[in-house]
Amino acid sequence: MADLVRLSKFMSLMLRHKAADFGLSLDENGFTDIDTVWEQITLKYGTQYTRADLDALLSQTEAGKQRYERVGTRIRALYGHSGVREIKYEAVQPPEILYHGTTPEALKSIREEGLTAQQRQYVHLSTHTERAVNVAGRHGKAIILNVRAKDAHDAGLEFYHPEPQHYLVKAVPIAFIDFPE
Ligand code: HQG
Repeated sequence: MADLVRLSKFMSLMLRHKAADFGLSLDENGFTDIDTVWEQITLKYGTQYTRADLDALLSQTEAGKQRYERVGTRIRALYGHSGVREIKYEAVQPPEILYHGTTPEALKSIREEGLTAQQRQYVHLSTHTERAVNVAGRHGKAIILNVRAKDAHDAGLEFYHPEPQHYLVKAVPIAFIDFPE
């Protein structure tokens, strides 16, 4: 059975973080040519993966989370970008409340400056607390912050919705964050 987690991590490196290092040029929505991506996969892994493995990865959702999208001959990462050109999304109306999973270590700084994108292009918010707990769990003990997204939107912040479980925003000022006691 092909190791799709390893393939996904390599795709993430190419499509979210270091496209230019792999000769990939992303358009402003993050799309690039799937054949060029495939060439890089075979360059790195030889015959370990088949195109069917790539197709399997693209149609895979992990607990409802979709990382990549293919449209015709183009492919992109849907969120999570860091070292590449700024990815543009269409602004949407967010729900009343969104969630952000973070760690106790980050709390002091978030209380002072709000949520900021850190290494990435956007702050990632979750539609459900379970997802936010998983996101935070990658870094350590989970602290869940409630973001009053509708109020923030009404005050002029733009929200984006790249895939069903995520919303993105450039930053969230403290006025729209409910902190735990
Ligand atoms: C924290 C995964 C200090 C923030 C997940 C987080 C996600 C601050 C960390 C996606 C801060 C950034 C993104 C501030 C925020 N001061 N720390 N002002 N503002 N932080 O990994 O949201 O599995 O860049 O709380 O599912 O953890 O890769 O972002 O702890 O959706 O598909 O700075 O990555 O998706 O960490 O995760 P990250 P994230 P994949």
